[in-house]
Amino acid sequence: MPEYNTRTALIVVDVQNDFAHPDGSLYVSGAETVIQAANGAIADARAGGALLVYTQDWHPEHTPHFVTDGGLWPVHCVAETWGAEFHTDLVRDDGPVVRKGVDGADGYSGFTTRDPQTGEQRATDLNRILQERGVERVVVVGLATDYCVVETAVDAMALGFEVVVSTAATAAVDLEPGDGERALSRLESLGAIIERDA
Ligand code: VGL
Ligand code: ZN
Repeated sequence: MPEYNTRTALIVVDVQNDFAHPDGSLYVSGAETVIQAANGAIADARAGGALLVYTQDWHPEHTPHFVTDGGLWPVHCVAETWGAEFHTDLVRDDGPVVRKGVDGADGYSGFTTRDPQTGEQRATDLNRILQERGVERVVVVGLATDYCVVETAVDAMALGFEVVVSTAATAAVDLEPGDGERALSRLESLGAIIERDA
């Protein structure tokens, strides 16, 4: 179990109905277990005085992210719809929520978005929130290992945070078998601490 203290933030990535509920449009298999493990991490983080931050994938109805507009993914996490809401089993908190994909921006990381037309990268509020609280270390959990979790963790490392990923509290889309494992290996080679299931 990762240690939690006031210099640590727990980033709970995209535990939303479309990824986490079996009726969701991009349901990630194993999400129930992820929610339980994430709730355990949330309790530990609270006990240790760590900051909790939740991210949400938050798309407009039309975006080049969706297969209906030439992209890769089924329509998911459209702003203000059921699919974009947090799964009701996830323990919520009054900690900040960072939304990404707003205005049709693409990209997977909780730290940056990317204009699909110009490719221009823009920072979300996440880094500022962490800096304001003096955070030096982040634990990343949630969905999905091979997209939003890995990209959030890579950006966190590039920004100088120590990064821990707890595999019990993540699950992969695995469009190609092994994508999740490859994402974890990539993180490990970049210096992240990967806590494997006990
Ligand atoms: C995600 C695919 C598309 C994620 C978001 O949260 O990992 N994956 N949009
Ligand atoms: Zn998305």
